[in-house]
Amino acid sequence: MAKRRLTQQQRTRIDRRQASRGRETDAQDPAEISGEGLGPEATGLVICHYGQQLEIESTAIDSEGQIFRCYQRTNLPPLATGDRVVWQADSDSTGVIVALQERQSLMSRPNQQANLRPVAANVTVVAVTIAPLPQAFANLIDRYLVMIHSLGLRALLILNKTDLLDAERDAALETMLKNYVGIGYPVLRVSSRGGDGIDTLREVLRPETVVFVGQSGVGKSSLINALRGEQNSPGSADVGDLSSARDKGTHTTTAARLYHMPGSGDLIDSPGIREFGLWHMDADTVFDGFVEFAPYKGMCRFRDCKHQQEPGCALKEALAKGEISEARLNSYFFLLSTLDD
Ligand SMILES: Nc1nc2c(ncn2[C@@H]2O[C@H](COP(=O)(O)OP(=O)(O)O)[C@@H](O)[C@H]2O)c(=O)[nH]1
Ligand SMILES: [Mg+2]
Ligand SMILES: [Zn+2]
Repeated sequence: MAKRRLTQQQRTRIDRRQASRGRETDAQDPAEISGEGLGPEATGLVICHYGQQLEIESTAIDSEGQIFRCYQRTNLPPLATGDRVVWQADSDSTGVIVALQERQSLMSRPNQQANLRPVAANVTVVAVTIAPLPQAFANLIDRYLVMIHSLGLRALLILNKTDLLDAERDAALETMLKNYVGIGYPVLRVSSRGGDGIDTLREVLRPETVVFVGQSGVGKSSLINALRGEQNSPGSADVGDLSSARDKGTHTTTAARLYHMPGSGDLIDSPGIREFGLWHMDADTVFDGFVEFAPYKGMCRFRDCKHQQEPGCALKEALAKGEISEARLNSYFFLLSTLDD
């Protein structure tokens, strides 16, 4: 733990040093900058990452809101959508990122080589999006909730496509949502098609930087468009057809992209984030991610209790008393079984 904190401190210090180095160079020797053909240093926001290039939105006073295609200096770590950076223009529309500013949070996901790649930075809320169709799986929701808790972020459950709700077919879904409300997770019901609940959701998300996660086809991109009041415009998020090939798992992963809501609030759409695994976590972190289990932590008779058939198991007793749900306990066992040893 102490080791991890030190690493974080070191990283912060390095980030600061990189940020201030850009500033010093600019302030002390403008000739050197113009010698390289670069403009003055400016701040910016990473909107999207395309292979080698990043799309940066300037947050500097004299070019605020303008988009620049930038390369990043090779001494910088991999950057993510939502990162705040220092950059310098080298033409009207391109530039170079010279520093990464301190991150408030970072979501990563494993790539093909099982290395963690940063996906979204400075997120405050993760919107776990579900729908009546495609069917919601508690296991997937719980996996997101564990990840969100481990990152110290806030979770919001969004049930989209309320226009498709069918009392009979969706009884299990309603029970599941009640369970999450009981644990303390906020649940909002919306329809990006009909518009129900969209105004409320927009106000809830106003002060936040939100990343939308959830199965392909639940309507994340549609929601982002509805929240921004954008439909089928060049700047709107791509909405897929449920029956198209990309929803059968054959689609190519598209990069995470940040959208502004008019006024305030930033929304990040990321088709890739649904593939999050927890394999890199330890069992303790997974336990902590089941927030309603907290009162029973360390309360079993045996210190190495696996919560199976052991006598004096606090979790099993909580289950018998109805204090925790069987679905969540099973989900916990399932997630444990997916971890690397
Ligand atoms: N009936 C209904 N369909 C929706 C709603 N929101 C999105 N859809 C449809 O669901 C499909 C998938 O939407 P999309 O936004 O691409 O989902 P994503 O993969 O999560 O980004 C599209 O055909 C949308 O038109 C909704 O509120 N109601
Ligand atoms: Mg989408
Ligand atoms: Zn136990």
